[in-house]
Amino acid sequence: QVVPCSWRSPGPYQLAHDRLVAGAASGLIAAGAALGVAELIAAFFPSVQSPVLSVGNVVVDNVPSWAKDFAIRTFGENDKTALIIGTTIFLFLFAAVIGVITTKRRIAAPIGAALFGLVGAASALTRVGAGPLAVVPSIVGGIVAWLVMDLLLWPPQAADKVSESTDRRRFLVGSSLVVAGAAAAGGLGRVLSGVFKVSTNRDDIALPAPADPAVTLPSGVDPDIEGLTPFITPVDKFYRVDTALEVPRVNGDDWELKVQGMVDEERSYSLADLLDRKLVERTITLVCVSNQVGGTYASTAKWLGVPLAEILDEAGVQDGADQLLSRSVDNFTAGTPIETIYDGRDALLVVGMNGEPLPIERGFPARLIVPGLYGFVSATKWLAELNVTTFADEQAYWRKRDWAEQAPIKTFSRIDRPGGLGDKVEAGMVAVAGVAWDPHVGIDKVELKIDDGKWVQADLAPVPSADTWVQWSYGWKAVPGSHNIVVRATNADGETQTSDRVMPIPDGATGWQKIVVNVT
Ligand SMILES: Nc1nc2c(c(=O)[nH]1)N[C@H]1C(S)=C(S)[C@@H](COP(=O)(O)O)O[C@H]1N2
Ligand SMILES: [Mo]
Repeated sequence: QVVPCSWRSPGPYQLAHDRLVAGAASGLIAAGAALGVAELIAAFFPSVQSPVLSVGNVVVDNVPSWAKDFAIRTFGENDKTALIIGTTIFLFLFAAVIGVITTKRRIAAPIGAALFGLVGAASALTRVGAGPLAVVPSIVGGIVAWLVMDLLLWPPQAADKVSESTDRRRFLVGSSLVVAGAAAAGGLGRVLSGVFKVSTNRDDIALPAPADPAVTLPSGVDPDIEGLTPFITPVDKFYRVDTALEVPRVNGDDWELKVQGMVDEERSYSLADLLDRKLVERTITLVCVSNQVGGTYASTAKWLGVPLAEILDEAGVQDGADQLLSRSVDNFTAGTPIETIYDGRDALLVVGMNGEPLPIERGFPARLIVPGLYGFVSATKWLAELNVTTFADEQAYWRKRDWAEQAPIKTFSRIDRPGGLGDKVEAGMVAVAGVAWDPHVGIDKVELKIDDGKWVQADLAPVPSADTWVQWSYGWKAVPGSHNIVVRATNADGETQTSDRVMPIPDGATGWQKIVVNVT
């Protein structure tokens, strides 16, 4: 008789429904097994990535042009998890389809598995420093996927040969074993990768005191206003934007920074070389070009490092060079105008942040910070090379993806409080407050326009230098009702932030932020 939902009864996949369930389930199980095994193998080789990670990385580096604006924003902060989950779901769907086809055509399993293996292997090979071993996790994963599907689905036995229950038991036992094995392999892989992957020696590093310390913050910085952004951003609150799906873990003992290209003499520096030098500390605000109007992709820290001009001078920059193309260990590049390294601003080769060795997510052991330039043209983390070259000869990572070549930070102001519609504001004196920036130029004035009123000037807290943002505040006598507040800043050159709304791509968003506040 035919029992709905039963496994192959009375003949092989008597019901189309049986075939779908059995095929899809086997495909999913096979994909899980492949990933678990690949993860386990990848754990043994420091430079080898699991297939999902390497495919995800290829996606990051190759998103189509129309998605670029989305991409720089998206790959910015937390959405790496989304990308990895997306890649995994895609893989599982693909495996389910292959499983269903395999119930009819045995050959589908090896073909599908080979495709999986090839895409994974090809992706792994494109990663920096990938040796031939990089293909091993994907290929073994592919073979495992094929064997699991074949084992679970072939031969499709007919009910007159094997009883329904035996057949079903075979499937359930087989698939449970595979699932358990895959989970164990994957879990073990995760644990082992912590053991085998390069460990950083960040914890052993003792930062020297700066020979030239940062200016003490003037009193009046950080006025006592709830909800106002703190002047110095703690490391764990500092915005994070990079293309790295897996944070590069560099060991400072083996690390070497190469200075090369259009120089009189190539140089190389170890971390110890840098820590032995006279270090300067500066408070500088870093901003991401993908920051939107009202956005929070800007933060301020105390950076400890070596003036970049000193390093370039030791190699000797040749005539005609106009670009410093810095490259990270994971092949991100930024193109910084050499002019901005020599015009007297504090362009730094950074080894410390807020009094600690550079945190791993911030580019341990060394990164660049150049006041006044967006991060994508200046702030390379996990630095590996400084290439002296020209803009005509070489294009940096985001330049190749339609972003600008020259990208000074634009004048910008943001309202931190009130927080807009969701915020409960009671009538009376209300502190309106926020931050404004034009790093390296400085902010002279922040103004607010409330409803149809005239522009009124906000109070500015003091700043240690023109390289940081400024905290502003305004005492507003709020009356009940719905109100609009618009903010704009004027920089130290007397230029007022433009009201023209443009998107971040190619060289930074502009426009005034406007919030709506409901006062009760
Ligand atoms: N290696 C590497 N460095 C990088 C990036 C990257 O993707 N990879 N992104 C840059 C960008 S776009 C910005 S805005 C800053 C952000 O630095 P943070 O994450 O410390 O805030 O890092 C820059 N340095
Ligand atoms: Mo950025």
